[in-house]
Amino acid sequence: MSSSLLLASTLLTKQSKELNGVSEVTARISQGKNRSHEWQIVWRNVFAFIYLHTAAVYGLYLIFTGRAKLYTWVFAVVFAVASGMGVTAGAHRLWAHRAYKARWPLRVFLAILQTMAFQNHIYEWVRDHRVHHKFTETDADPHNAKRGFFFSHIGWLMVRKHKEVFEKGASVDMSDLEKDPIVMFQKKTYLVVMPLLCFLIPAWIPVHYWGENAWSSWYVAAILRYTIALHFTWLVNSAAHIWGNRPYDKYIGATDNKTVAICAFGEGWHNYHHVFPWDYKAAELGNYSTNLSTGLIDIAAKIGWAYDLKTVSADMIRKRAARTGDGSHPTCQEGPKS
Ligand code: ST9
Ligand code: ZN
Ligand code: ZN
Repeated sequence: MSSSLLLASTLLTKQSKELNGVSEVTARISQGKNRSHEWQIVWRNVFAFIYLHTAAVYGLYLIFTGRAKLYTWVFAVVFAVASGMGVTAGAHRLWAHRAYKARWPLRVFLAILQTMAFQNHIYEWVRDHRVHHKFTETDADPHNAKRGFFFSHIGWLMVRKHKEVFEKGASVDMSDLEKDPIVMFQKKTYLVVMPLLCFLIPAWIPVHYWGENAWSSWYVAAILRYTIALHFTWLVNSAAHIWGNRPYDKYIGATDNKTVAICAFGEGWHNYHHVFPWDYKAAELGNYSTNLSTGLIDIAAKIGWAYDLKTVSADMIRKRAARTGDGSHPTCQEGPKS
């Protein structure tokens, strides 16, 4: 993981150098169109990411030299998983895709977990994600994978958005979220609650409960945990739009990528997800080990907090795989039925 963090920092430095003096630089982007786009670097974010990655590497050092307590990094892992669920089961499958319905206690729970993840408030996260699905891999896609791995992974958060994101993004309906008081309350209070839930409380817990020193707690439980969770999430936008199979539709960029699925709790079955975005499992096959988020939604359904779980019939999936898949779907490998 340290090498990937270093890689990100190196790429970031390289990209920053390339983009220096941006006002003169125009880049030709996506889909071979002749449209040019002016890069406008947001230096606040560049410096924040430099700090984050440098501090995360230091957090790794504290772990590997035994300076941080075992409990602290076990806590960091649990916290990362919980916050990830707020993104996958909450912002993504519930609020962005309405793949199932949730009663208010589950919505409150997921909104808290999503705030712990600091990936922007639910409303903004969902708006960017709906725009990503509607205009995938075009200039209007906020993290257009046609602009390369670095841009779709982290680069898009360090520059102003392409004007098509604003223009075409305005056509995306957000009225359902505007009617959800939990989402709107989170939006209103985000700048106060997010720093508490994402950084201050996770840094305080190890100090208070098992006597960790504040220094280690900050770098391991707050910064390192947050940075790794961000990278695991970003892999869905980058790696799962580049590497992997396309069992359901070979004509789109999104891929099925098992490594990403494990890291992102089931969100790496991204070829399936782009073809059938309303499926609450965001996948056809696999089990909870490659789709932890589905496990959480299934438990919530058992206790009645989640309901109207949407799926896709096996027949519909098989037909689609046969029509547009790349031949890697299991049903394409079977011989003719006798
Ligand atoms: C982060 C998000 O990391 C990650 C999302 C990943 C999604 C992955 C999906 C896959 C599934 C999930 C997997 C989860 C796995 C979890 C595993 C965990 C272990 N449509 O944005 P602004 C308009 S965040 C329509 O400021 P700029 C709108 O009017 C990381 N309109 O644009 C808006 O005003 P308002 C932490 C849009 O100035 C106005 O434009 N956060 C849209 O170009 C200005 O919007 C950060 O790093 C749209 N889509 O700035 C901060 N977008 O909002 C990042 C905008 O008032 N953000 N408008 O309505 C920023 O600093 C800025 O957004 C910027 C662009 C510099 C990137
Ligand atoms: Zn995608
Ligand atoms: Zn989606």
